[in-house]
Order: sequence, then structure tokens, then C-alpha cells
Amino acid sequence: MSLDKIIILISSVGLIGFIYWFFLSRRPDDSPMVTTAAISVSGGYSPSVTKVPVGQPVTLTFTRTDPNPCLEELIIPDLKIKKDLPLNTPLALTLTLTRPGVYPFHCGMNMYHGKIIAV
Ligand SMILES: [Cu+2]
Repeated sequence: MSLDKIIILISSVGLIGFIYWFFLSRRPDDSPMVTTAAISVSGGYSPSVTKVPVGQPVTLTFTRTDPNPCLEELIIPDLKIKKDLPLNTPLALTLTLTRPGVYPFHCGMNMYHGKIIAV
């Protein structure tokens, strides 16, 4: 095997290793369980994952500071929630999730995503 092939082989193995590490080392489920969360809406949702207990009222407060009209609408399809997020005006949503699971939410154009994990 020539030297350049060995270099390509080593760098491919390294790249694959890096890809595995990059994706598998991210554990969004490690987030702490909360009953209130402040989610800032600016170029996405931060935090993008909120873990909440099942069967307890939880309050998520969304505050949009990004003038991008794309983020104006907040949609949680599984809960049939569709809300407007006026700029710089916190919107508090109080929910009681009765079933464990992942409840994704997204902006009006389905470009930015977040999720609520009920456990
Ligand atoms: Cu959007």
C-alpha cells in the first residue's frame, strides 16, 4: 500500500470516528426536568429541548427577540397549539402533558425546531 493510500485510509477512519463522536455524544435527554422554562426565540429556540414531568402543570415562557417574521408563529402540532409570538413580549404557555413522549414544536415555516420531552 502506498503512503498516500495509507494517509487517505487513516483520515477516513478518523473522519468516521469524528462523525460518530459528534452525533452520539450529544445527549439532549440529559437536560434537567423542570416545571417552568424560559425559552428564548432568536435564530432558533434556546434551550431547544425542555424536559418536563408528565401529569403536572408546566409553564413554558417563550420570548421572541428576533425580528425575523419566520419565528413569529409557534406551533406544537401534537398539542394543537398555534400561537403568535409578538416581538419582545413573553408568551407563557401552561400545559399539562398527560402522556410521556416527545412533543416537537417549530416555527410557522417549519424551519426552526425544538421539543418538549415529557417523562
Ligand atoms: Cu420559520
